Order: sequence, then C-alpha cells, then structure tokens
Amino acid sequence: SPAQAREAYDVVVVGAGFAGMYMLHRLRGLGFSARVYEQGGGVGGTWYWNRYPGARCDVESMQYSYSFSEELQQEWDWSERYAPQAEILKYANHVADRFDLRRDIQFDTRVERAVFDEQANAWSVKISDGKMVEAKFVVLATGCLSNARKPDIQGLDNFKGPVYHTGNWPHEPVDFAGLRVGLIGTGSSGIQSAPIIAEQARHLTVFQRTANFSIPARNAALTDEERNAFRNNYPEIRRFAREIARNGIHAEQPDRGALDDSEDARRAKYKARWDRGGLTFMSAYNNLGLDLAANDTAANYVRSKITEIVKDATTAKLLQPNSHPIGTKRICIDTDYFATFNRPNVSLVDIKTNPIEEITANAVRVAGTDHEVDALVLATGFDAMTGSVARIDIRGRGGRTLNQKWAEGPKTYLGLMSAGFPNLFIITGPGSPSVLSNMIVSIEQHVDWIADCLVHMRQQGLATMEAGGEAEDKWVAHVNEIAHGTLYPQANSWYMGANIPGKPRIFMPYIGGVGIYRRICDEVAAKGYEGFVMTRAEQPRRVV
Ligand code: NA7
Repeated sequence: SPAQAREAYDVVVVGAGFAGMYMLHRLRGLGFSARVYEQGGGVGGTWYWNRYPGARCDVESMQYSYSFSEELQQEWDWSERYAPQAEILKYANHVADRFDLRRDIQFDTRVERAVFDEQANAWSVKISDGKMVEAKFVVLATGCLSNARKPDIQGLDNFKGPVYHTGNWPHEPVDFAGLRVGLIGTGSSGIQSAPIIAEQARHLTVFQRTANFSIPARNAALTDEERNAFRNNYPEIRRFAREIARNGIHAEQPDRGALDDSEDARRAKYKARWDRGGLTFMSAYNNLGLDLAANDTAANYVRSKITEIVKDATTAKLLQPNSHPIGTKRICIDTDYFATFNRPNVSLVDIKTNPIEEITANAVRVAGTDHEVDALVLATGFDAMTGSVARIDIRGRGGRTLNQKWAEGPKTYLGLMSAGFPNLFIITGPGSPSVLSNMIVSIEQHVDWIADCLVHMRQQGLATMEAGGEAEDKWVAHVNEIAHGTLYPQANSWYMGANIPGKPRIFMPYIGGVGIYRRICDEVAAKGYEGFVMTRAEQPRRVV
C-alpha cells in the first residue's frame, strides 16, 4: 500500500518552542520515535518571532526556565531579573544543542493537515513540503500567543512606509532613527516597545484604544548572590511553583483580603510591591481577582501613580485605565512606559472615543486629523490560545474537523484532548491553566503527563485514547463556572476571545490554579485515566 512507503513515527510534534523541545526530549528518553515540525527557521517559538524592541518575559528569568535538568538550571547564567528576548532565544538554542534536539526537528515546515485514519488508528499528516507522514500520536505544541493578528483597519494596505507587527518582527535590526513612528496597540507588546522606539524615533505617536494597567519591572542585572539564592533552593522553589502558587511562580502568598487592611496599611503594601516591581503586585491580597471593591483599591493605586508620573494632566487622564478591573486583562510589566509620555517627541492619541477612520499613504486619520507617520508598528496582539491550532486542518473521527467542533468555542477535557480526536494531545491548550501561569511550569507538567500516558498505553497494548464526551462536557462547564466566580469575564480580553471579531466569547484558560489542576490531572491518571476512552487495536470502540 502507499502507506508503507511513507515515513512513520510514533509521535509527530507540531512546534519547537519550549513545549515541543521538552516533549521531544522526553519522547526520546522513553524510546518513542518522534519528529518535530517547526514553521520558524529555529527553535524558541514565541521568542523566535517576538523580536520587537524591549521584548522581555514578564516572569523572572530564574523561574521562567526549565526545571527538568538539574545541570541545566545550575549551569545557565541569566544576566537580568527579566531576560530580554535575545537571551531567552539563546537559552532555547542552548537547550536544543545541549540535548541534541535538532536532528529530529524539521525547520521552515508547517503542518498543514492531520487526518485520523480510523482503520489504521493513526494520523496521516501533511506537511508544507508536500510530504505525507504517519504517526500514532500527534502533539500540538503550537503555543498560545503565536498567531499574530493584523487588525482590520481601513486603508492599512495603502500605507507607503514599512509596517511591522510586534509578533512577527524582522530578524534584521529595524532602525527608527529620524522617523515618525505610529504605534497601534497598548497591550504588553506596545507598552514594552514604546519607550525604546521613543528613544530612537524622531517622533512616536501612540494610538490607544484601551488604556492598560502596568507595573514597573524594576529590571536589573542579577547578582551572583541572587542567582545562588535560587540555585541553592531550587528544589523547594520549583515544588512551590508547581504545587502551591496559583500561577506557577514562587512568591510570597497573600493571607488576607484588601478590605481587611486599613487604607494606610493598604497603600503601604501597594507601595512596597510597586517599588519592588513585577507581577507580585497582584498578589498583594488574595481577593483582587474576586471582589470588585477590593480590586478598586489596587486599580486606584495604579491610577494615582500614573497621575504622579505623567506631567500633562490630559495625557495622564487618558492613560488611566477605566474599562476593566485591574488584572482582568493581562497585567503589563514595563520599564518607563508612563514616563515616556513626558518626552517632547511622544504623543498619545485616543482611538477609543474616535476610532481610526483610515490609514492613508502617510498618515493615521483620527477624528478628521491626519497624524503623519513614516513607519507603523502594530502591537495588536494574537488570535490567542486557539489561533494556531485553527490554522491546521485537523480531522478526527468521521472526518469532522476540529474547527467545526470548536466553532462555538474550544472544548477539551483538561485542556489536553478533545473528544472525537483520538491520540491528539494539546500542550497548554484551552481548558488548562496555560496563559494564566508561568508557561514553563505548565508546559513541563503537560509534557510529563502526556509522556506517562504514552508509556501506559504502550504497556497496556492500547491503540487509542481520547477524551470521553461526558467528561469533556463536565470539564468545560467546570472551567466556565470557576471563571465566572471571578472578575475576569468582566474584561473584553483575549482570554475571552474578545479581541478577534466573530470569535466566540468563552473564557479559555482554567483559572483554578496550577497546583489544583496538577492534582486533578494526577488523580485522573491514577484512576486509570478516568474520563478518557481507551481502545485496544482488536476491540471495537466502547461508546460513552
Ligand atoms: P494584546 O495584549 O492583545 O494587546 C493588543 C493591543 O492592540 C490592545 O491594546 C488592543 O486594544 C489593541 N488593538 C487590537 N486591535 C486593534 C485595532 N483594530 N485597533 C486599535 N487597537 C487595536 O497583545 P500583546 O502582543 O500586547 O500581548 C499579548 C500577550 O503577550 C501579553 O498579554 C503577554 O502575556 C505576552 P484593546 O485592548 O483590544 O482595546
């Protein structure tokens, strides 16, 4: 048969970011044959594409790093509290070399289609060089923020100057010297890049639709002492991040609500966290994500800091977020973002009251005024969590596509599998903590769980595994129920799919915390993969 001539693997992995690389490493160690396809020209996933000026991780480097190898975590030297993109990419390349991963990764290659063959119990995978390969299992390690979204703004294609997207930045350096630059978007990418572009450009005009909350990073070089404090305590730090911290980051945990403190005590606490910088601002109290009155105290503190920093009162007012509770859109971590608006060469244009009418050959037109620019930077975000999966034509049982199944929102069991799509795993998929956590903690947990599961299937002689429909429905309902017990659904965020016109509004990540989630996954496995349906090759499928 023609199938005999095809390349065949136990596992095809889609993507060579942090998830795909670790998956490959585990599979090899267990004796599975695996092939990774990566659309980029190198490893690193999101850190390969997001090369915009100022790009950094907002989780501290000593924690945004793999824990699976003791030698790796002891030997790698992070230079700063928050590593810049180039250093994270260097780390990804170091890992690829150190564990000799490249020989099983095919770069510059997209997976275009994956069709489940119900007779063979295997996936038939079409890759962009035209080849078909066969795999018993497919693992989607496609990332959550990897499908850069170009906005539908009238006239964008008529613009004569260069147009850059932060999520798909050129590899060669971009020089803004002497140019008037227009920046559209004030999420994390816009907020990180604005201060650097402002230093280079003749003029920077920031077009703001939604003002965002941002906390200073207080980035600095790491001292040996700081590095050693982590290295000497890694077992405990990593355990805490995995099992205790809701977001997979080792930090002091709040023991009280914001309204339990007096106003003075509260301000002192917010000040201490503002001065220290970073994401832990949001864990000053344990109810900031739950109680609007508590949330307001933190939001008001940040608004007061914006007033303090920004000299022009009108600009300060515009920069104050007022459309969502703090933290319900991903909080930003910045270096001098608000102070950038004190520069004489920076201006802010409100495009909430008056949306961009049109982009012309050399200007952005708002409320009848042409703001002339020589270059445009789109920091307009991603089709998050499902966008990259949706670009692959995935067909499960009965030829049904995953896009058809997910038309009203992604449905998974534990974020790991979707009913009707046997032997197809997703790493950090919708329905798992994913983007609400330190991604590397969540990636390692998923990869280890999938690896254990494949070993179990091999030992038991199982041919297929898939999410049971009932378990999936219950999980989807549970994920929604806990999200709706929080303030998060009050924001039009990419967590909700709200940044993509027409995308169903479903709160996608699991918000219960990485520790609880891990326990649930472990219990499911311990109970013989409860809720999943397994078949042997010779058995007809049990109908659930
Ligand atoms: P985000 O957080 O999705 O931010 C995108 C920004 O672009 C946000 O301010 C949007 O305004 C704005 N936007 C999007 N489309 C438009 C159009 N059509 N017109 C004007 N403004 C627009 O993406 P980032 O890349 O900054 O960050 C993504 C994540 O990466 C971040 O959370 C970190 O986890 C890392 P809106 O808020 O929708 O009104």
